[in-house]
Amino acid sequence: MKNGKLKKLILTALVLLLTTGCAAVYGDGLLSLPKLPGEYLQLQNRLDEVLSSGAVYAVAETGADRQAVQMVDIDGDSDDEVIAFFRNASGVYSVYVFKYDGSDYVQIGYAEGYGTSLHSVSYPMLADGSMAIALSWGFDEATTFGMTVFGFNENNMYSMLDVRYSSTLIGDINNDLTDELSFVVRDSMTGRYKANIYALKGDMYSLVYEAELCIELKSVSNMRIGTAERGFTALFIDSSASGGGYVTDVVRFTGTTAVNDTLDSASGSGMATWRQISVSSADIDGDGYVEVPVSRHTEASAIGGDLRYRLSWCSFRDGQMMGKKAETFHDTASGWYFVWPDKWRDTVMPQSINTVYSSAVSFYVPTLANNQSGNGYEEPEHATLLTIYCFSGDNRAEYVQLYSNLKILRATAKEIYCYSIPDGEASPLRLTEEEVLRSFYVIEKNWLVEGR
Ligand SMILES: [Ca+2]
Ligand SMILES: [Ca+2]
Ligand SMILES: [Ca+2]
Repeated sequence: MKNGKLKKLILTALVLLLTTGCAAVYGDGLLSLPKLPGEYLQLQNRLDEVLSSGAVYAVAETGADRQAVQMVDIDGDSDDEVIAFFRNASGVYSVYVFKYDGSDYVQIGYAEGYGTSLHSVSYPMLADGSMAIALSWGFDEATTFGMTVFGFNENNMYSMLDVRYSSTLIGDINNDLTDELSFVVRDSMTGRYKANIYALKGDMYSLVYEAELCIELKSVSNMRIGTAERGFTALFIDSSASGGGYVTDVVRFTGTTAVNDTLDSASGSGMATWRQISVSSADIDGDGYVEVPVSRHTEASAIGGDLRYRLSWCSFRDGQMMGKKAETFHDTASGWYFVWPDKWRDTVMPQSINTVYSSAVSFYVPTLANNQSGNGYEEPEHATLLTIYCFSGDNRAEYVQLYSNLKILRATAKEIYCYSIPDGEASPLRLTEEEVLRSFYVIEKNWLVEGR
């Protein structure tokens, strides 16, 4: 282990201990330490000076970097600086940055914040391998945040950008190893949302792209940077829609402008991307391009079945659907999806079957009798091609045993997924076990809207 790594490990452990406010209680891992390293004591002195003014440690509400004391190589010299967050008696947030100069920790930055909470902390990459510090502030109104981005000069931290926003994503949109800052902001006059993208210009961030977002946007649920059709980088903004359901804005960067590919420019609508269920844009077929999930049927069809869970994964241009890459059946409640086999087309119908033991979906071919009854789905065993089961809860393993002929698809920390292929007449629509296994996926949870 390199010295630097060891130092970082020890310091991280000590800083953790320090910020939990129980310095007298030593964890097992620290008992073997003969004494506290001098470097740590020097850091503790700096932090104690701040604490003695009546300030307390502050932790961020959300994001990957929440700790009150964080160690990050801000200036890119391979040694971590110490970034410490506090809140004083009157509720004002402050950040101190200390750098080890070889003999002691010296303060190289200080700034005060605003807002009622420290919402998140992130570190945008700057041009030369150094980093800025982006502090996000919460307000009483939970849908608006403020962000101050700090850089460093010889004397102190300075503000590179200060904005209000609804949702943000920090990431590199042009592969120059410098992060751009993308914000979804609401116009307080019109109520419309737009995307504002800031890029580093000299030692400040400047607004470089603006794009109107769809009129249906109610609240952003996920933002990601991905590759859109024809290789352009784009911002994929998935949102809940004002009339219910979900929509996506795909803001594509051409190098000189930002174009919203999903927006109908005449009406401002993004309804071409609408789906009833909460599923985010993704590279569904693994070809490197991100697709947008769209409801294949805008309403539950008169012929029955759970068609709202059927999605087409598409690319867009000029507000029009351009190409379909894949179709899926998404059971978001049970956390799985199934790539819809091409040969099933619209011949096969999905039907949810929930019992006390499991939530299941059967894929079946409606028979003439079903259609004529007018009641939709009856006697599924006659034409069922496949049933996928989700068992959850503490007794899930026992519940699986209650069924015969089930095969395990996947077991996660909380669910067991199984399937059955009922015996039946030979049909070209039937799937092999290999096809079932290849088409089944557990939905990956993505909790972080804001990230590094
Ligand atoms: Ca450094
Ligand atoms: Ca960049
Ligand atoms: Ca793809």
